[in-house]
Amino acid sequence: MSIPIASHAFYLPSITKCNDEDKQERANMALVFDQYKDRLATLPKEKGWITENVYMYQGFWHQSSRRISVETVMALQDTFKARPTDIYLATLPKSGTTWLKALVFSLVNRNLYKNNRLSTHPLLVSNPHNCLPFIEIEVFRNTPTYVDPHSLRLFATHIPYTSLPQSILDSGCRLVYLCRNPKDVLVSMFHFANKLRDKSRGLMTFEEAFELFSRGVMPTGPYWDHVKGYHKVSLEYPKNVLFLTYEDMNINTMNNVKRLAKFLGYPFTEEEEAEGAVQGIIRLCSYENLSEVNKHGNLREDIPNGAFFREGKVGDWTNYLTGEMNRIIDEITKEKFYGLDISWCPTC
Ligand code: PAP
Repeated sequence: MSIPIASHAFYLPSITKCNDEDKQERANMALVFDQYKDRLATLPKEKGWITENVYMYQGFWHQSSRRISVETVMALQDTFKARPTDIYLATLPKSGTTWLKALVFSLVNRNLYKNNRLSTHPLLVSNPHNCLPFIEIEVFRNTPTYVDPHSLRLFATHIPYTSLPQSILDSGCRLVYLCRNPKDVLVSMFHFANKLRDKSRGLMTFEEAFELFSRGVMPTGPYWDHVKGYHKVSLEYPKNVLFLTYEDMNINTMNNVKRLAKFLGYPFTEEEEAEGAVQGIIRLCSYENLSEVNKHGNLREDIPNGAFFREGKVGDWTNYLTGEMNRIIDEITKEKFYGLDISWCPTC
């Protein structure tokens, strides 16, 4: 699938790829994995969710030999150059990345798709992951996603705050962090992993997923450390880092979308509000709309578009966690988040 980019290349990433570029990307991946294989061999490892193992690097667990992996983090730390005008979206996997990507992409580009041009909107034909790239994947591209040196660059990442490339930390750019309650992240990750796991490994049981999650073992986990890292910096630099929760986005969608637009430097005008522009973007990025658009096809050869859309609800964990599991997660969260103002909603 591709998105129409021809007439508005200023803001839209050049994400259409031909087979040759795909081949080149694969060759580049092999080079990066080879470059860091000696460092990988020294890292502590644990059982993985999707891949066979995850590796501990700078206090966090990462997959290896994948697009989003420990080798990519190392390569980015060695080479990535941020710009002060960049905007980064950071999340732990399964915290609402796809939704946030869709919202930010459509907020920033809304003037390109006004009125009757809405039918050409990329989000009506393509996965949000195609519209707003992960920096982790940028490492492998021969042609950077944003070719225009003056364009505003939108990137997402799962990298923990303390492992971000130094140039991002130094750049003074803006960053949005989306956090989701740990129990729904666990359930969402459990389903995602079972969809993507190598068939030869068999399916993971929920007990297995719970055991790994509660010990902090999941890609870019521990959950609590990932959240705490970004929460801390959002308090220190509120003008640069906006901390949102999936639950609050669900409950107060309108306010949060307006807040997000303002933070990004694209506030809604009174006229836009009167015309229903906020509601339009909320509808476009809704679970109902995006899951329908992404019913078929693959994001990449091994990942169906549909894998990013399951329930899209708050509190689905109540269908999975036993009373004891619930108690354990609450206890860990209470201890890890002691003294911090991080909360979801009474029933989350
Ligand atoms: P990623 O980090 O691998 O990109 P991410 O998008 O964070 O995944 O997580 C997917 C979750 O977001 C799914 O949650 P669930 O398993 O509990 O259902 C998915 O359904 C949900 N999701 C995807 N799109 C939306 C959306 N537009 N609105 C709300 N939730 C969404």
